Amino acid sequence: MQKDEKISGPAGMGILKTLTGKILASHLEVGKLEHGKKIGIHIDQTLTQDATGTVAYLQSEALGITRAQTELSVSYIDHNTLKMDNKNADDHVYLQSIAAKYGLILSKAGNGICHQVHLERYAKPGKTLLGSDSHTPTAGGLGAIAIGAGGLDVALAIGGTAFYLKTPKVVGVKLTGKLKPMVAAKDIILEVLRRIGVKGGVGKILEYHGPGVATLTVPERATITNMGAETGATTSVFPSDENTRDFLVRVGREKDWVMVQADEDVKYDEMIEINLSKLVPLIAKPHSPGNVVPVSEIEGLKIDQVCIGSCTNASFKDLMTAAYMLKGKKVKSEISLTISPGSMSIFYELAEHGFVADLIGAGARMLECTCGPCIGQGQAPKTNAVTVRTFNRNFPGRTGTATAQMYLSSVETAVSCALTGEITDPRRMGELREIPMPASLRMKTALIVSPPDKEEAEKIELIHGPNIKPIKLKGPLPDTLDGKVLIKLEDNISTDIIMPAGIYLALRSNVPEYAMHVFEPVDPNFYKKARDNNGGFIVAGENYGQGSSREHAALCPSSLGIKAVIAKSFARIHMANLVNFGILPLVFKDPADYDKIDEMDHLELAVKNLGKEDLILKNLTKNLEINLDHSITSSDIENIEAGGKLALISRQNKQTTD
Ligand code: MIC
Ligand code: SF4
Repeated sequence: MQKDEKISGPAGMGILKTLTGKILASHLEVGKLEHGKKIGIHIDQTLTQDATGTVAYLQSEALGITRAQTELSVSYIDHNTLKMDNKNADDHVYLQSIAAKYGLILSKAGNGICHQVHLERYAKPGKTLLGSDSHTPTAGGLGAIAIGAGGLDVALAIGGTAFYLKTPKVVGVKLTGKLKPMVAAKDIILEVLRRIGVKGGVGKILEYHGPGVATLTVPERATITNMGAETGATTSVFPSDENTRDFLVRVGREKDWVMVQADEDVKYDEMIEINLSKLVPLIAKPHSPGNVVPVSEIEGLKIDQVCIGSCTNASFKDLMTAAYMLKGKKVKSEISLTISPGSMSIFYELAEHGFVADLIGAGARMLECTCGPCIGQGQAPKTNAVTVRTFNRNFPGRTGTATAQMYLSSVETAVSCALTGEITDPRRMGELREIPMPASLRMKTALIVSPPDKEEAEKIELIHGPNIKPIKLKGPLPDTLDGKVLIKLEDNISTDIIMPAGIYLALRSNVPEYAMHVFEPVDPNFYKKARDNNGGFIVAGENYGQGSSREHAALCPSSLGIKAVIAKSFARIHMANLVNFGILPLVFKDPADYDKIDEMDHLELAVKNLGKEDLILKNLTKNLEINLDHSITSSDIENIEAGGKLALISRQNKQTTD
């Protein structure tokens, strides 16, 4: 696409006037852009990170993919960087060998958090990006349609297959006014979450527009699209405008700029309007990103720890804000303050401009440019600690300390809390003067490895360390599912509950071992129950599987023989992952029937004519029947009947070579 060329679809049809519709239309390979209908879109770029990447690439090996077919694919190492034994180091070596063989760019440990680095170096307005991480929508901050997915779907996209999704509704989020001092972009997304909650975005794309957009820089927009993931939205997107061009100039990529905008007479499926001038500092209380209140409401609560960083709030502006606020001051002696820069280039500029001195001079501990504390890799706080973090998720146990109380805030609020030792409205700290941005953010390349040419790549041997176990294929779906209810859960169960990260993150390449910890935070006996009963059913409330894209939350239960999850509703990525690993995602026709099932009830469900006959669940223990439904498509049914997508494609591939 040429610079200055506007992306436009055939005019006149609702969705095609949205910028979302324009980008989807220009990438459409299968289907029609009608709300709820399944479409297949071409993927220009992919990203993986190490914690989901090893399994994604093990699956691509099983699928026989040998070379990336995309415009650009990057493998990031940013989650599992603590090396307490050989496991993570072996994963990194495997990922490096895969990158070289497949023709992927490798971003080594320490280079930065995948979403921040991708925003700086590779994301382009008007392009599609698929990432094996739920915060991939970060790149929507510069006008890309960037979607998080399970590793298998990303592996397929690397191999050139379209990505399938149901055409989402497009919600227009109109921004007017301008943020007041000490109110930040983070407060905008916290306001969105306050209004629509953690499942308000399911089946939707949040498209930002209105005069307030021009008051926000790309990194600020990226904070908003990043944490839009917490609403359950498919993605969030901002137009590409002069601010986008300005950002791309600063990172040395002006050539990548194109204007991407909605038509002026666009009409959205739904509307949200936020007057930025009226926003106040907000904070999400434990244990949900949707539990948002004004900071002023909980002022004075004593805190123990502050962590600044993550893919939501570790931009140059974020950390300069911290430096400006901390310069010449001292963090309260009882508080631990850590700072993880989003990328090595940001860290470099902070150091060059003397800001690191301001940060460490005030008592901050500088950490690596990785996810770190955000995914429980270090900085687990003390028992019952109150921790204020600039991150995006505060699900129970995510800090690594089961009893910790995690609050999510802007950098401005977090620094204020670090200075006072209690929850503090940042507006009390005086006005922050305008923060000048450096003319350029120099892109340092020391930790980036480019792949060799194709001929060299063919000679490369993949290196599988002893902890890297191949993915086992599941057998076809039987005619009748029969088993016990192994666990009954409430609403909003996150993947952090299903498959805890923290100390177990190093087991990501070893499904049999990792599977021993399924549901451990809520039922340490789950693994034993699953083994003793030869698998069974999971019953849950609304929004089951919210949060991460980690396909282990489907893969590990599938390896334990879980046959179906019966819930009131599902989160998008997790539902796709269940289908991919041959677990039936079913919903109650009448949500009140949730009360008719108890743990260890014996259930039976005929699934021979899936999609053709009504689904009637027999509760043999209670001697009653329950009507179920599903919202899976005919190709999903084909996947499930085969024992999952990987099983289906692998068998199809085998048949063609036989
Ligand atoms: C997260 O923030 O929960 C993660 C860790 O980045 C996950 C991916 C994973 O579990 O590896 C995500 O957001 O998808
Ligand atoms: Fe990493 Fe946290 Fe962002 Fe997930 S949310 S990608 S763990 S920084």
